[in-house]
Amino acid sequence: MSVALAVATSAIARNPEFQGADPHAMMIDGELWVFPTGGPGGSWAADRFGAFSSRDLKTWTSRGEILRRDQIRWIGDDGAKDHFLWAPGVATRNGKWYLYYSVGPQNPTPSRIGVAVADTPQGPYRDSGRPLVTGGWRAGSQFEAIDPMVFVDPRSAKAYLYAGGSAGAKLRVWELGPDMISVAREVKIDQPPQFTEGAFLHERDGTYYLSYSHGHWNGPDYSVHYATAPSPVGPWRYRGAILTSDARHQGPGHHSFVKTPTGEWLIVYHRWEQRSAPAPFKGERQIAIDRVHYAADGTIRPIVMTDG
Ligand code: FUB
Repeated sequence: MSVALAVATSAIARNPEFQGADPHAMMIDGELWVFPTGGPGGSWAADRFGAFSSRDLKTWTSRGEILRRDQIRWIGDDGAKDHFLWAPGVATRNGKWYLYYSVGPQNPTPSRIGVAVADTPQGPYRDSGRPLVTGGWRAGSQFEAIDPMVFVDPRSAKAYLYAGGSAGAKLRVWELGPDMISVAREVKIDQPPQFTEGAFLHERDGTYYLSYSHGHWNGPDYSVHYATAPSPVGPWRYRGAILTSDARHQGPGHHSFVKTPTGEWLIVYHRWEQRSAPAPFKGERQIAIDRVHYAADGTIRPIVMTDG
C-alpha cells in the first residue's frame, strides 16, 4: 500500500490522538504532521513547540522540540514574568518553513505574534528577532494578537496572516511580504459572525472557507462555525456551526482542515478530556481527527466526533 493510500483509507483512528491543543495540520511527503500547543507544562503553560507525524493516524512519531521560549530573545522585553507559547500556525514557501505563534499572557502585557524560520518542517526554527504583530485589549488596542494562521492563496500566490480573538473577538488579516516575516499591508475585512478565536482558512474548488471557534473556551457553547467567500478576504457568507459538543465530547474548538493525497478532507481539532455537565470542562485538551464531508453545493455537513 502506498504511503498516500495509507493515510486516506485508515479508519480515523485512535481518537483522541494525543494531548495538546490548537493543532495545525499539514500533509508533508505523504505523512500527516500536527503542530500543537503543548509541552511539559500542558497546553496552558507551554514553553515550547513540538511536532508529530503519522502515516496511519494511529502511531505518531515525535519530531522533537522545534522551538523553545528561551530561543526567542524579545520575549521578556515587556517586563512580564511569565510568557506562554500558544497556537502555532505553519506555512511553507520557496523551500523554507515558517512557524507563526502567539506569545501570551494577553493581560496585562501586550499579546504578540512571532515568526521563526527553518529549512525543514521539524526545524530547527530560528526566530526572526522581533514580533510580527502586537495587540493588547487591556492596553486599549481593541485587538488581541493571538492564534496566527497563514494561508498562501494558490490563485494569487499572496500570503495572508489571519489573527485575533478572545477579548474583543476581533479578526484581522494582513498580506505578508515576500519574505514571509514582515507585514506588507493590512486588509480590511468584514467581521465574520459568531467569531471568537482560532481562525483557519482553506480553499476547495474555488470557494474559500473561513472557520473559527465560537463561544467561551470553557463553556457549553464552544464550537466551530464557518463562513464562505469568493476570495481569501471575504465577503463572508455565514454558514453556521459544524462541530459542536455532543453527548460524549465537549468543547471542540481550535482546529485545522487538511486534504489527504487522495482528496479526502480531515478536520484536526482539540476537545476536552473529561466530560462535566455542562461546564467548566475538566482535564486537559486533547487532539482528535475526523472526516469532513461536503454537500453538493459546497457546504460542510455537521461533523461527527468519533472515538478510537
Ligand atoms: O491554547 C491557548 C488558547 O486557547 C488559544 O489561543 C485559543 O485558540 C484557545 O484554544
